[in-house]
Amino acid sequence: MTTAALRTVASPASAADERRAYYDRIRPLHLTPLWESLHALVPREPQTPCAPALWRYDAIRPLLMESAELITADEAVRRVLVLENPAIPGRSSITQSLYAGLQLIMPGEVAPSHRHVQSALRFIVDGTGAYTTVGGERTTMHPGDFIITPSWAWHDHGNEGIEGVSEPVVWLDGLDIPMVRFFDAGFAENDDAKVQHVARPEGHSLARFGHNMVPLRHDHTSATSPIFNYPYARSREALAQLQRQEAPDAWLGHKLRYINPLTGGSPMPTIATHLQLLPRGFVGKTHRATDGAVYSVVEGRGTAHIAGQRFDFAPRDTFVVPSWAPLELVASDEVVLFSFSDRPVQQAMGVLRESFD
Ligand code: GTQ
Repeated sequence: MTTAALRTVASPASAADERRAYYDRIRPLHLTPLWESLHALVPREPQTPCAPALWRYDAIRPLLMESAELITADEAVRRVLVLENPAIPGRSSITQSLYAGLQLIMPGEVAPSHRHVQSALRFIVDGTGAYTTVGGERTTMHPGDFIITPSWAWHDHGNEGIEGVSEPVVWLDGLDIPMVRFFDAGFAENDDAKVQHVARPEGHSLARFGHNMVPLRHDHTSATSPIFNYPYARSREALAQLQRQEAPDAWLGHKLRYINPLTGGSPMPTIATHLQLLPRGFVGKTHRATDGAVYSVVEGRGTAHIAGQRFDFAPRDTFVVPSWAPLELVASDEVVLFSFSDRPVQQAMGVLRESFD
């Protein structure tokens, strides 16, 4: 009898034993049978290990302030509490592709100049009077400002206060750390100087690129927007006018995406950013997308229903909506939300999917 004929008469139990024995024999050669994992490798739809979650700022702020007693910004280099997705602890990730953290800088402190391949966004959550210097230009932080540190740009942060105000400043850091780790493409270095030499006046980038006009001759070639501070006052005004002039989208309310004025694409090559207004009493329809997103609540109270779980949010809270999780947004007050995701990368790969029920 041939081996094939023998197998057809073998009992299911012995067939399983035979397979296991075979897997044991191929393992030392670093081989593994695809047919055992195909369903997980190529799922019918996204099967994220990430959970929806919300971080209440009221609970975190005292702990952040306590961290300032433990370590200086200088010693820490970056004094940040990382927001870890509760379902994937130990990976410093809020989604599979994104990192988020709350960074604190006290009056008089400096977070020393360094640069790295990872791109960063700063969304200012609490306090005024800190600054960041990016590639020789300084910008003052105000709550709601969306600030970018492009890949490989020198950056230092400080808090010198402004107009007599001297207070702790906290911002939400959003970085593509997990993506860069995935590609094993990370480089970093410290600057010789703790604080960068400021080479251009404050507001220079915004004057050149931030008024729906760009200089005829410029040498900006980077994949990141030439604007590195998108001030809240302006974005908020756009939403206020839209709210007066048109009905909200049934799913998103009034939602605008930030753009790179040179391309119309996202301001950062790896991260898309949005600002969204939900009118008071808004009850959004359910939608989902393959780009898991991180939300920072700027104004108002409301509720996010994420994959069947209810999260009541208040200003300065952060919440995460995992990939393909159904999301429904409800506004008790007039609500403003900032959000970011890995959308540009999924678009470049041609894999972004969205559904609006
Ligand atoms: O400000 O440069 O939250 O390098 C994580 C890594 C912030 C920063 C983070 C960083 C920074």
